[in-house]
Amino acid sequence: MTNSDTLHKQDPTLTAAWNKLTDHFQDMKDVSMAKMFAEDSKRAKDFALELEEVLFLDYSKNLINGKTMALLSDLAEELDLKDGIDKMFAGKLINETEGRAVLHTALRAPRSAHIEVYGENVVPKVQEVLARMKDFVGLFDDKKWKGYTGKDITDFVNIGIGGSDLGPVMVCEALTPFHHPDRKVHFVSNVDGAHIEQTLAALDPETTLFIIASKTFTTIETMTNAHSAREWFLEGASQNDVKKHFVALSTNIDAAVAFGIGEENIFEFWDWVGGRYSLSSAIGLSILVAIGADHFSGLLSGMHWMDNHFRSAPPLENIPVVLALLGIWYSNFHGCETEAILPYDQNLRYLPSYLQQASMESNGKMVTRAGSEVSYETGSIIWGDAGTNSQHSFFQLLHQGTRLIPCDFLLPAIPNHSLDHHHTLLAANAFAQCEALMTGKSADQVKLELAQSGKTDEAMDQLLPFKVFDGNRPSNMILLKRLTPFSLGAIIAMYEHKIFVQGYIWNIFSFDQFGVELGKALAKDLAPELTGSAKSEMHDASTNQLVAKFKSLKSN
Ligand code: G6Q
Repeated sequence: MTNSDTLHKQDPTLTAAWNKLTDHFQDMKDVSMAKMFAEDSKRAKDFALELEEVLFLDYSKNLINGKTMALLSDLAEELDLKDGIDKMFAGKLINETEGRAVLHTALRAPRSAHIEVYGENVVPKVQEVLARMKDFVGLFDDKKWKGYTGKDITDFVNIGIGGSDLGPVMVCEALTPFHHPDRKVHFVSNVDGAHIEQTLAALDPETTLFIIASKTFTTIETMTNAHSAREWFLEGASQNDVKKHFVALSTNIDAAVAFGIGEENIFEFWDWVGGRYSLSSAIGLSILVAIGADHFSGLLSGMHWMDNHFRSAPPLENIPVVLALLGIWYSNFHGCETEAILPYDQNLRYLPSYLQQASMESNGKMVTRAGSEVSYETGSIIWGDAGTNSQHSFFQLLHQGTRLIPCDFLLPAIPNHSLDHHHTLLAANAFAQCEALMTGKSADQVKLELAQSGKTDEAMDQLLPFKVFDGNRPSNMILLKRLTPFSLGAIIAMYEHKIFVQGYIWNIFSFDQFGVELGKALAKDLAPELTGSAKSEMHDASTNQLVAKFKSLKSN
């Protein structure tokens, strides 16, 4: 591997652009967005991007001006972001710590594409697995796949966790209106026995098929749930019937075969697909089952469409790049610690948790690509929930708390339901919240309102500080024409690429996750101690005490 195959290892804080941004921040830290709007009639237009009536981004309600965006774009150019993007799409081994390429984009590339990893064009094998997945689902469309007693399969249970769960869960929920009417998809992820027990309680083994989704086929939670599912199934069926009720999505074919799954029922993917970037691989089988082949193709097309945009658009016309640069502006210059994701669409309610993993597992790193500790903040804390429910829970802190929290609002213009008056209210709330975050409420406005409500001067003075909203709080509005498989695919790829750009600029490796290993290893040691078969006292005093207390509570 030569240096030209890897990502540059440049400290962003040593660039001229970063220094200029540091100075520029002094001019910008107290600016008023409302004033900037009043002074510039073109502001809303200048800070908006539209992609073919599918997706419209309004980022004008941010603490930025033209110079901010120009300097942020200079930062991307000085660090040669284009080179990083090209290397990712070209299949270079940019996941250096694991010696792997990062090629989720190849999973949705057209049949005609040619993308090499280790000297081999991977597109034909991607297409082959995709065709097998579609054929598999076709068997249910045509009612040709029967359970061990000859009945049709009606329920599919995806057993997986993390990247083998969160993406499919989010997409299946988001695309509920597109679901096949005869198929119900369930998800079991947690090793907490309640998850599988409660899921299976409502199911019939004769009509249930399990999809064991695990890249490694060794993850303890997934394997424990898979074994419990098989035991439940074998209460009435025989070992030979397992093949009709269990399929696997994995890179570890041998382990899936050893579990009893027929080789023809294993859908493969590859080490260059990261878990949290795998929903467009075989890991998306549960999605395909839920929405059918045509809609699954729509999802992949939307992702590919966004991949092309990301690959070709100049920085300030490039939606993922703009979102990433805004995040860096808030994180590294304004000192913001978190970002809120606020979908105004009930079916998108799992988007925040999906993005939480995608972003925090990717960019929660404190070591640079050169192996030294970073001297600046990296990955933001991602959180959020669907509107309007969230307005009645945490929005208070967004409006009047002490912290500055940049927000992404997402809203489809056309709903996937027939209650248009509900949708009008939903949209009005989304726009109103963005507006309120920016404009706030001045002391004069509050005084006027209090006077009109007949308050005395004394009561007004007392209430005034509590009722003033400073405003000037930033947000992006991502407006979709409609939430469809295609536009959802575009949104997912948009955020995937935002995460890539941020990790690239922060000079960290976004595609490994060593931080999750330690706890996993400790849990392996601890499990036998909890059942009494191994001696505790091996840990710190607090852990030893908790193990002892847990055992005594359980035995009493
Ligand atoms: C994602 C992570 C992680 C992974 C799960 C499940 O990027 O690597 O969330 O997806 O730990 O792993 P398996 O698919 O191997 O079971």
